[in-house]
Amino acid sequence: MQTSQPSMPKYIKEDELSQECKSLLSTLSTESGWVSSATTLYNYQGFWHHARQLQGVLSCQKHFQAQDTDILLVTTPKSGTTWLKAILFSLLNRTRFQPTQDDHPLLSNNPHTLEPFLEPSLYLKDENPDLSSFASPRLFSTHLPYISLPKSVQDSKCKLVYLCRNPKDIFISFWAYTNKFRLQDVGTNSLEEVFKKFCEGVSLYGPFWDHMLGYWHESLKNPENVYFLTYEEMKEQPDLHLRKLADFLGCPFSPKEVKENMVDAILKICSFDNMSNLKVNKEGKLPSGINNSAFFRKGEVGDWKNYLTTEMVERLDKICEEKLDGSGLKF
Ligand code: PAP
Repeated sequence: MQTSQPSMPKYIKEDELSQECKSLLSTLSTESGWVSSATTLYNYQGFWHHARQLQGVLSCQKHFQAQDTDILLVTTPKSGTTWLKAILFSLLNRTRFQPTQDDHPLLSNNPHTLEPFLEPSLYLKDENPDLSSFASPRLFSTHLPYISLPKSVQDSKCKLVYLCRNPKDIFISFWAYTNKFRLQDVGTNSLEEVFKKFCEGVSLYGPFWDHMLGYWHESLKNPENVYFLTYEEMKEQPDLHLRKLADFLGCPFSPKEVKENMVDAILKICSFDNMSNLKVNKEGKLPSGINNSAFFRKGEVGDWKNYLTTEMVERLDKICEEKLDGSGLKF
């Protein structure tokens, strides 16, 4: 018996699709989904999407009007989006909300609420959402590949912060995450089965290599507007990268702020230990129904070592070598 899908995130459910989206779907190549074989992934502009999420992509491409002052956090899923959302929010609002203050918004709100996604949230809920309440500089996030960004983003001077991560850790983080949303009748995703798809480029917003290369090349061409960062770099030198981000976004730390340990205070409030232990992140839910706790697992570099076989590691390393060859990008 097919169970209903009560715990599935809304973006995975295939209901309430517009006629435009339905017509498009019928023309796209498909693969069975990650979360369950009962869901389907569709290839649009070279990248894989769930049907409903694709509707958000279409609406966003059609209606989102970028402003030159906008800041967009772009990530490959499971690369540390939640962390960077918290960091960018604290950084840009540090005068309004001191990171040490007891009622800082991050202490009672999940970062995904403070800095909403475009296509899997704002433009999924509403075809053309009213964004007038967002104060300038507006801060949004997206998983869209460069080729699929709304034209207004590509034509504007808005700043893109791009975050990705070692694909082996992306894969494990993704696998663990999607297992939370499996239909009750099919158990957990087989690691081997999902790994095979990941290596073939079939994963949400995959192929991961094309996603990364799109922004990597853009960051080399246009460093004033695209900042390319990895989870590993941020973990290793958070202080350095937070300062660089502040410079890139045109809000460098003043000598007074440096003296008063503003950089450390931001890193502390956004740390995995602090955020994962907050009541809101342990018990709260997003409007989509996803538990906030789903975004906090281990927060470590190299957890893949606990899951992948030597053969899997060799296969993924080889794929990275081949696909990223000559680009200058390495993991
Ligand atoms: P999303 O793409 O669905 O928004 P995203 O936030 O990018 O997810 O990725 C979640 C990963 O970031 C998890 O990694 P893990 O599965 O390897 O543990 C999560 O633990 C990690 N993460 C979340 N918050 C932080 C943080 N404050 N510091 C470091 N890592 C974090």
